[in-house]
Amino acid sequence: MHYFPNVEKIKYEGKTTENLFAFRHYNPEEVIMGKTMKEHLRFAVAYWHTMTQDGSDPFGDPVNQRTWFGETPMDTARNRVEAFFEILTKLDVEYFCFHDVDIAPAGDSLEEFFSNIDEITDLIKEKMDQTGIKLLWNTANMFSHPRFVNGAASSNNAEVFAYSAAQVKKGLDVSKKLGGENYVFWGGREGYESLLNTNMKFEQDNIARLFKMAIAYGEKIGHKPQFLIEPKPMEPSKHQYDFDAATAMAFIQKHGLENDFKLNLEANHATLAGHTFEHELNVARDYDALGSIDANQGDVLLGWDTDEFPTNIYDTTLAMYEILENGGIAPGGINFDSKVRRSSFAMDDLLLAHIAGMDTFARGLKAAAALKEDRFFDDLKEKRYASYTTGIGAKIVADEEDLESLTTYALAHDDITNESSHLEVVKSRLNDYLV
Ligand code: XLS
Ligand code: NI
Ligand code: NI
Repeated sequence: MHYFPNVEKIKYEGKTTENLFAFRHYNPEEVIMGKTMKEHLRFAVAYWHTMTQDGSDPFGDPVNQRTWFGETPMDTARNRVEAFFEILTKLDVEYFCFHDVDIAPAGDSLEEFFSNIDEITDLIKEKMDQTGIKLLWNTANMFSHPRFVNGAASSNNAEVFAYSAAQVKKGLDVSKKLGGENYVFWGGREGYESLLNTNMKFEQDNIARLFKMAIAYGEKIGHKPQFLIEPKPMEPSKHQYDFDAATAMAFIQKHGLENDFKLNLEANHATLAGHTFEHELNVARDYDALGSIDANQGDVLLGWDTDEFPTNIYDTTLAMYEILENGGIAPGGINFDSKVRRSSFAMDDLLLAHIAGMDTFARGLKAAAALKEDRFFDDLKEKRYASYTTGIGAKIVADEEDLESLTTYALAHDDITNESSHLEVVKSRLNDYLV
């Protein structure tokens, strides 16, 4: 434990504390609606943003000050494991997530990459056994390397499909080794640059083929993580097939994958798709497919995936409300797919940013629980749809009516009145729960 020598394990100290390295709202053992905050929130730290992201942007060089660089890429990879588990332990976070390329250097061949992964995951496993920290999910990065220029499973090049399959197999072997609870597919390059040269159906059928191979292999090795698709509309591809929750559900159902696949929904991907995060969660919930979430937020003034740490309590409240309505998020969790801003380049910012995100979700949880206990939305919606509880409405939802019977009814009742929604009052009262 030497990467953050001046920081102790972060504790809950309440709103009035002056200590930056303390939770002001996240109190892991506090019970809310019958479960501890820790059980509700199931936080996870993302390896890529925390350990490998260097602060560079299209206009600027790396800026992050990090003390884990060693003499060789493998030394650095080993140091990162040490530092990562120090971060998890100090933050009191129980879960983590990674891509294969985050944890181990690619080396000069696929064989070397796999053997690097074996060595590093041995180390990770040791740390997991010592600390009790668990793997929420892992995934294969099938979008960064030039070989994926035209996609992975959706590539026009069958060699790339085969290579991707090998990465997924390794990912599942690692998932079994580390007891991964979920396994994620995010199709960064699974889409197209131009429809002019693209066979959409062929490409999507191939993605489904790879997913079915993954299900079959999981069954074969006796390890069945919850498979998750992470929708995102664009970036890096111009158009990505898993555009949003509804599109991903259509794909899942078309290919008969609903018994093995759910969704991993990310806040910033929702806004990129032109939706609120709660919309995406609500869609998934309606399909019983809300698997896990990638917590972050976009910038309303920027149109891309900025992956900022979530600090907006309005959004976390509505997200936590969906999670409560879902009966919880397990076996998924709340993974901080979030990165520190370029100007937050110090090592300590890695801890401070997570504390900010955890506190914001804790506040969201408390507000959402209060909204639920007060039946704030329940009463509102009950009243709004009351016309379906008696009379003709009750008969419609009991499927007792048809076009002819309703025509007879409408002819006799064509003097219709509607009630105002008073939506401004609703929004103003909702504010009472946020502060
Ligand atoms: C990128 C995605 C990615 C996935 C995992 O936008 O959010 O980080 O979560 O591949
Ligand atoms: Ni993500
Ligand atoms: Ni993202």
